[in-house]
Amino acid sequence: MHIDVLTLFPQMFQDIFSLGIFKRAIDQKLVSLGVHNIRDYTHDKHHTADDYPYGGGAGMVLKPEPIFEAVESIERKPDVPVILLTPQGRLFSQKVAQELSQHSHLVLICGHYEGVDERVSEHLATDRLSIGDYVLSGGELAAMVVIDAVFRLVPGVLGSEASPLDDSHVGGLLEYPQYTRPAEYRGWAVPEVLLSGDHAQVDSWRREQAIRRTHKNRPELLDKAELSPEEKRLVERLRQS
Ligand code: 6GU
Repeated sequence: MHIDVLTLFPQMFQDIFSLGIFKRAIDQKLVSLGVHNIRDYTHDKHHTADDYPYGGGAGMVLKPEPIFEAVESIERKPDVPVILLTPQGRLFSQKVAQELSQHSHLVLICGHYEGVDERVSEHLATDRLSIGDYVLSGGELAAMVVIDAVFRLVPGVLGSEASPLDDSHVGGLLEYPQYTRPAEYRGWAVPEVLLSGDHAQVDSWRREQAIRRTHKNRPELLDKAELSPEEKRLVERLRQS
C-alpha cells in the first residue's frame, strides 16, 4: 500500500510513521508514504499557494493550479482514490478505513486556510473525508489519522493477523477492557475470569464488557451492532436500569 500526501507542511509528516509498528512495516515495504510539498508546484517567485476568496470574506483560499499539478505529477492508475481532507467531507470511520485499505494506492490532499478552491473538490478529488465534527487548522492531522487507520489494516502490518478483528468499532462495539501483570496493583485486582484459563468464559465476559462499555459511552452504536438474541436482552436490561 502506497499513500501520497500533498501538503503545505511536509515536515509535519517527517517522523510520525517511522516509529512503532509502522517502522517495521515501512522497512519491510508493506507500506510507504510519499510526501509532496504543494508549494513546489507553484511557478511564481514567491511560491504563492493561496489567494483571496472571490466574493470577499475572511481568510485565504488554496489555489487550484499547484494542487492539480501536484496530483498530475504523481504516477497513478485511473482508479486510485484522490481524497480531499476537509471538514465538509463525509465522516471517516473504521468502515471507510477498511474500504480504503483494499486499494494499493491512495492520494490525500490536505486542505488549509479558509478552504480549497472548489474546483479541486469537484474536478480532481474523487472523495472528500472529514475526521469528525470539529475544525482543525489544516488537513494534516486528519490525513495522519486516515493514514494510521488504513496502514494498520494492511495485512502483516500488525504483528498478529487476528488483532484487527478485536478492535473497537469492528462489529459495531467498543473494545472490552484489557489487563496485564501484576494481577493486583494498589489493591485493584484483575477480574478473576481472566486468570481462569477458561477461554469460553473469557470470551463471553469480554463480549458482555464490550456491550456494557458501548452502552455507557456510545449508546447510539448499539442500534447498529451485530448482537445475538441473548445480547439484545442484555441491552434491554441496561437501557431499563
Ligand atoms: Cl479533514 N480538515 C480540517 N481542517 N478540519 C477537520 C477535518 C479535516 N476533519 C475534522 N475537522
